[in-house]
Amino acid sequence: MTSGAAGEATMAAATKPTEVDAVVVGAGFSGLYMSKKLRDDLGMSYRVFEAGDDVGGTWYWNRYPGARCDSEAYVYCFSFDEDLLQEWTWSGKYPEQPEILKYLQHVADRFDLKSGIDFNTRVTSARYNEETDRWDVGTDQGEQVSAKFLITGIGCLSTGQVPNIPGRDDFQGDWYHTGSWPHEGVDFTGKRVGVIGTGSSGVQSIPVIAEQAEHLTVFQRTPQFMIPARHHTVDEHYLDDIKTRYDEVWDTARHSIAGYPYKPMDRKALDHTPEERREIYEEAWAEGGFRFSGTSFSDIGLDKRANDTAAEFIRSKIRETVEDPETAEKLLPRDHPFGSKRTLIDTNYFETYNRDNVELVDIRHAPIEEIMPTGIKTEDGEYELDIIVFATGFDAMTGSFFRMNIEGRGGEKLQDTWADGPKTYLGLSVADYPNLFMITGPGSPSVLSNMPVSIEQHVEWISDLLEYTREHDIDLVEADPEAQEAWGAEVNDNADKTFYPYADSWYLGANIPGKPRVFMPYVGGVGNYRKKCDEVAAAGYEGYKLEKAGTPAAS
Ligand code: NA7
Repeated sequence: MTSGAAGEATMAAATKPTEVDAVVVGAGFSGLYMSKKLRDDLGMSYRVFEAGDDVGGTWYWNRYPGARCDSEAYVYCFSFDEDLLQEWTWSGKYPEQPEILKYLQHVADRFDLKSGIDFNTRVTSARYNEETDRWDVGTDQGEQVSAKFLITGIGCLSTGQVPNIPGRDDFQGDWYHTGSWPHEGVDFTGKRVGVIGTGSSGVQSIPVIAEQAEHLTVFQRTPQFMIPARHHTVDEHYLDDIKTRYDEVWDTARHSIAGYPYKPMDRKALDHTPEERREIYEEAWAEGGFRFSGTSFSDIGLDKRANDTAAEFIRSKIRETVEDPETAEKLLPRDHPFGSKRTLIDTNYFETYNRDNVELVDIRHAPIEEIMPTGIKTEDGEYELDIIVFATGFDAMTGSFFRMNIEGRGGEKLQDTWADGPKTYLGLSVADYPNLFMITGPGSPSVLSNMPVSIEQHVEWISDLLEYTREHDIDLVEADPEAQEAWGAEVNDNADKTFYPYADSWYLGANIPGKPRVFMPYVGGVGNYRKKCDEVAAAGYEGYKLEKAGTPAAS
């Protein structure tokens, strides 16, 4: 951030109230909709703090080449306003980062939300004050704001992870992390580039970088399962048709497993002959994207033998695509079930390894030893590089909470409360942290779902609860420890029925050295989750202690 920007932030802040009903952190999908609700439906005073100099959240920061959403565009947006839905037209099947950013800027302008946001301002502390029963929120601009409610819309993947490889800081070339990419872009022309990491960010950026760079070396720790995106320009008639049946589309998405309007196929892989299976997989492969799992077989995620058939089909596609058998062999995912790490959606990823200027280095078997001033040294070779791209992911789901230094009752730090992994009630609240609400927090479907669908559900549920507190003269909303414990068990039980625990993934915190291995999102489906949240609300917010400030618990 420039000092100019900091100055602007401070000046804007000076005219705003320091005592408000709610502080919202973040101005991505979550913060935008939450602030609209607070202003338009609840008539509450609020401040929104956003570290970037514009709206967009994830889509503000992740500007790496090829950055694109894996959800189909027509459902990767807000559904709360019919006119907004009808007037916006997406250009392709999957929206690219600049287009999503443009959409969110449009939303902010259309509903006049920007004036309520303090940009270039990061929340650096949030302490629950037991004397005032309010949150004392501090920012990196030196401001202190007191709020009754603290609502986080900080995303699940916003604290980048740059591994502390020996020699990293002595590298003489340039290095970048995909999650905080320079706004002016990076020119790879004539450069020897190394990309570390083959998750979504690596897999999207590698084919684009390969086209520009003189030479590209990909350092791969875990080979991944991928489905081709089949990105194409969406035919106008298709989108026009969707627009006539948006009610049905959203209704299906909201009650589905993952927040998409796809009707699951009720057929089992193991009930079919290998030839029939192959034909069905081919059809699903031709369609591409996340539909592959939904439209092929219903037992892939539940029965290992069924899962093996999908895994072997995908491996056969990799072998067919990659010309050099040795490279193809290195790219075959074998150490985890299909779908147990985030399924990746690619465009020309495996084809990229047929280029003369691209080399794959397997760092699972010959790990990186150090970053030299001139490149990367692994156990069995040295690679001279001008640029290193860290596509090494994020301290997912909890990292951004810890960065805010949140303290609950008794001055307890959230880091300590969550030392053995995040504990939440419904992924929305934490016992001993009254009036704190987390939009898509750990313990909710969040990253296992189409995010806008989950975000809207959370924002609307929180808004209803705030309205309820007003109607019932309630000041404090706090998760009951027993309800929280029960919800934690529910989250774990659901995860244990799946293959997720069988892979080292960021869902489990396995990508961060020392992070407790706990499966963080709720895997029971957005439809079931919504039902549970609605039941909690209908029962007078069961599982919460609701109190008038300074009085004993009312229910
Ligand atoms: P991911 O999915 O966490 O991928 C990170 C990649 O970086 C993955 O291939 C990791 O290998 C690799 N990695 C991480 N740390 C290291 C170290 N220390 N050394 C070598 N390789 C490493 O992050 P993305 O940004 O690609 O995607 C994040 C999410 O954004 C994505 O899932 C979507 O939801 C959108 P590993 O697999 O851990 O062996």
